[in-house]
Amino acid sequence: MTIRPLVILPDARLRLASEPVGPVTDEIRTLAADMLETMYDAPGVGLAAIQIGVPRRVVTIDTSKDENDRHPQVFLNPEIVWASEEKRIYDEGCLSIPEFYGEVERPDRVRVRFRDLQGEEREIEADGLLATCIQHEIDHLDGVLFIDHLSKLKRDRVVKKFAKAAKRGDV
Ligand code: K1U
Ligand code: ZN
Repeated sequence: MTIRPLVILPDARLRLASEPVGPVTDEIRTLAADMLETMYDAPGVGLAAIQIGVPRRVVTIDTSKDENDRHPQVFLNPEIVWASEEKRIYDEGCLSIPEFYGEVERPDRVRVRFRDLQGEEREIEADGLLATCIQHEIDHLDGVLFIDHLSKLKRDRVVKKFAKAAKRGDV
């Protein structure tokens, strides 16, 4: 397993729509293992493949609090098939926008259809942090960032800050 470099704002790859995964090959298994390693190292609770520069619809998540009791989850081609009317606000972060946080309102509960690493089609109902995280990661697969859910003023401010840092060679 390899820790891979993270793609950081304003890298244009973060705006790509990722391609669906076909059969579960060794390449996909290695990608998922590297994503988990990269996510735990960051540390983060989720990661989309595009965040390590791979435009495929693969997401890893582990929302467990105890690093000695890990619960890694891998979602291939995840899609939301139901979302609750009730909303929840969470102060989100993003490994591609380090040290910036903002409150985002999303559905409180979602039902997600996906394939697992065995190639089996599965559905889960998620709530709490898992629901927030899976929605954040599916946004990544469509080239959407959590800052797109903030006001234009806040978004423009953070994009400008990261563009300046990239120009200086800070990231
Ligand atoms: O997709 C990403 O950039 C990962 C992101 C996922 C996420 C977090 C919070 C709300 C929605 C989505 C992160 O993991 S940011 C880091 C973070 O939240 C965290 C890091 C260490 C411990 C606990 C949380
Ligand atoms: Zn993110």
